Amino acid sequence: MALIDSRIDFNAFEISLKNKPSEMLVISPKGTVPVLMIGDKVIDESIDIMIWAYKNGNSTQYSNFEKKLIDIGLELISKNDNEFKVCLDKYKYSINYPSITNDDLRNSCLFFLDILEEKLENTLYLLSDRVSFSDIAIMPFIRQFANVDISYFLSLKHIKVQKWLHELINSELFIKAMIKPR
Ligand SMILES: N[C@@H](CCC(=O)N[C@@H](CS)C(=O)NCC(=O)O)C(=O)O
Repeated sequence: MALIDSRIDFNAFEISLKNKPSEMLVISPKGTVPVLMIGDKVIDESIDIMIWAYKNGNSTQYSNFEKKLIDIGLELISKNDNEFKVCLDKYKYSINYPSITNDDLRNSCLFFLDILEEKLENTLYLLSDRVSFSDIAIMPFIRQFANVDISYFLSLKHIKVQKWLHELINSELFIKAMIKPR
């Protein structure tokens, strides 16, 4: 989404994680996706790919943000990656945690939805009224959370998060990004 949003032309290759191609492992031995290669340069962390895209592409959103907003955005992403994702993975793979109830697993994720709901109190998106790198980085994980049990997600009091996710899922940017590479 960040590459498309920054109007960077790129070729995408779908990777089977069960059968990673040697071409990928040669350039990035850690074997995770996504990996971006630009000439000889390899970037293999999604947040670094996003930052590279916004700094090198044609989107002005990243450079237009004041430093304060960029820092707030990066802090939110770090909470998502380091705290929310841990709870989300347990909720998604609850079968591996038979001693914890499903209610407890999903309740432990709600702290992050509370934070997002508060962020969306005065703006349409997380940092401002425009979609930003923060929305793009966090939205796939909230979508995963929602999809575990959509009726539970829609029953939550987090009305603004629900609307935010709906807007992003139906955005041109997300629809474009979801087109499978050939
Ligand atoms: N922190 C990394 C995490 C990447 C990651 O773990 N990706 C998963 C797929 S969502 C993966 O490639 N896993 C490797 C595997 O399952 O073998 C990033 O954001 O780029």
